[in-house]
Amino acid sequence: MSIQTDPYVSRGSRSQIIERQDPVVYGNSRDNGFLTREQIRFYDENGFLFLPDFFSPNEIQKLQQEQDRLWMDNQHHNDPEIIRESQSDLIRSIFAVHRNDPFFSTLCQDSRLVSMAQEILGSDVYIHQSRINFKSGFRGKEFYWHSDFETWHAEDGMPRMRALSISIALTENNLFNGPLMVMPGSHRYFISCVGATPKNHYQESLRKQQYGIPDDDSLTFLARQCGIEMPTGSPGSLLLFDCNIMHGSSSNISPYPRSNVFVVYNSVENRVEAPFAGTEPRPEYIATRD
Ligand code: 6CS
Ligand code: FE
Repeated sequence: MSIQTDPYVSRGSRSQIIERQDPVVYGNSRDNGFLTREQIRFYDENGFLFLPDFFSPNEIQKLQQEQDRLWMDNQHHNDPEIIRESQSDLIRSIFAVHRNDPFFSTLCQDSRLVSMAQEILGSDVYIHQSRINFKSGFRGKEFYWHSDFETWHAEDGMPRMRALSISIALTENNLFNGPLMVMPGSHRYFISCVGATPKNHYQESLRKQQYGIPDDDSLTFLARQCGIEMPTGSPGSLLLFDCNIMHGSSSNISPYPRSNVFVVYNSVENRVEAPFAGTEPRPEYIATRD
């Protein structure tokens, strides 16, 4: 870490709303022509971009088969990459699919996805994290409101806001099955969260997050300022979202399962350092350091 002071201090004793110090779209040096100017402008302003029906019906069928295979194969595995629900043994997330699974590794490196990430981040990119989130019917639990960057900065040492996620819908994401909610424009505010990070926090947080979540007043402010939207759609849709957008999702009490692949692309100019919370770095399957 340099002697420069950290503009995004968090996990202390007080909540604070800080203006974003970094660009959202990093120039057009990498204009590969995958996104239109209008799409990039929308992303810049709102912090996300929804691309319905991005994959073809054949690709979608293959994606769903591979998802079922991973789910079945891992039912009884105890690898650390397999995160289970806090109230049942159901699989909640499988991390590092870009490293551990040949099919999903190819998907994460799909040149269309990589090109879009490069266009927005204005440089080469690498995969900081990947996972599939399975939100089972009836029993899949919520992901409370958070900014991914807040966690990646505090717990992984990601220096600046120069990363994005691409979420690929493997099932329909509808109004009933706990779809992602985003606050459009919230990526322009950094919310400092209260509370020192416990040791090995990830062992709890990936099941149910309790540190690195904003307080009620900050969330009320953001919702007033930005509103809330739910980009729902068919399997094969894509959602690109900025690392600092405020997002979350409710529990799924519907009978319809919901699952999405998430791939996090980070700029090669923004590689992780020592975690800013002063904690031990999280394992490689959650945050790439190699
Ligand atoms: O801790 C993390 O890195 C993960 N947790 C959440 C709730 N979202 C982003 C990220 O995958
Ligand atoms: Fe998240």
